[in-house]
Amino acid sequence: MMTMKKRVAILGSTGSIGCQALEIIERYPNLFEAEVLTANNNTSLLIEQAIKFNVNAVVIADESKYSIVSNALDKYDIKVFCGIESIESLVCSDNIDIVLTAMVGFSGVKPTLAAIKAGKRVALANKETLVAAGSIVMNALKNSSSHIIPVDSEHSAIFQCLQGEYNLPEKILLTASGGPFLNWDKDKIREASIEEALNHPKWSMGKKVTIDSASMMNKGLEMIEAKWLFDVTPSQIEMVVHPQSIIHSMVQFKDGSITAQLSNPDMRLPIQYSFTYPNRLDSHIKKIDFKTLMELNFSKPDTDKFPCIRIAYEAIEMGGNIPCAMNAANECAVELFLDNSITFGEISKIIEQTIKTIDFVKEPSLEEILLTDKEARKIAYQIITKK
Ligand code: MN3
Repeated sequence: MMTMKKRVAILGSTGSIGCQALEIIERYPNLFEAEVLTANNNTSLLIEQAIKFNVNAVVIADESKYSIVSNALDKYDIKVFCGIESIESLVCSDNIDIVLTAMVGFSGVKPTLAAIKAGKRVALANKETLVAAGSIVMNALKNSSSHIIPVDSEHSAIFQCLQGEYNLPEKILLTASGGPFLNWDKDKIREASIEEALNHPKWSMGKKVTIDSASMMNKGLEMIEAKWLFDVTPSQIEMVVHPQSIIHSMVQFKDGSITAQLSNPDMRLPIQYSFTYPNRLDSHIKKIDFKTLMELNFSKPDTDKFPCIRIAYEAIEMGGNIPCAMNAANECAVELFLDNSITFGEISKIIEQTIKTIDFVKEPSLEEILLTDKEARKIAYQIITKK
């Protein structure tokens, strides 16, 4: 068992994943310690968490909010920093063992790369990093003692299915709950309201990933995430709609055997596993009772109703900087939808048009990825204003 306390940096501590990670640290104070917390702009919760967990340092990414946090933590022995660069340098410090990347979106790329270069365990909850910069991240891993433990429930499931396995997977069966619009018709989905899109039937998550789940772009992002994490081709990844979210994904081998990971849907399980791996600890989540489990259903995703799935397969097929552009356009489109500036149906249209417009780069460097992200956002906003 683990003897030394593992010191954790939680990037995005005020979000849904970050808060649940702190619950785990609170439950196992002899095993884990919150060392660094970072937040984008939620100052009040960051301050509260910093004091409660008596952390070493916090970072508020929004520099205009630095004084609010530093004043509030003035009488405590807690260092306060601001800006993205501070996150990058803090994750590299010697007193960090695990870096949980639970921030939203493309902002995860640089801190994740910094943590990899510093040889940390990366508990990866930020899928956008692999979507935008997959080849760069995987190359950085090859030259480092760092390792990634996936936190996304599907990827944690696949990772768990592959433990102790000597054979390569023939196919990955990536499960999808189908989101709130699974049984809606196409025209109704296009006009869906913000409230309807945020009403996820199975998972309680942050706004960005909840909207991605409604459009099923989340599954597209996860397909690309799986491609990089498990070194498979997109054609080896099959999406399976499974509304109960009990099976969190499966792996098929060439003899036809399929292994699966099951549990009640609760993100605290994959978060905890990413901390304790290769060990398992009591998780206090409700365990499955097969005597009362009613039924498990499966179906094929409808790419006509959910064009984002098709767009994601096309983007990874094109490769280069296109998945990065797709991700950037999606982040913009989700923001605009949540801002009431576009309809739900326009999300996929903006993404598709952005991909068509962006200059193609076959083997992008990190600089070219950063540039593509900027450029794609510009294009996406131009599409809206021209409308
Ligand atoms: Mn997921």
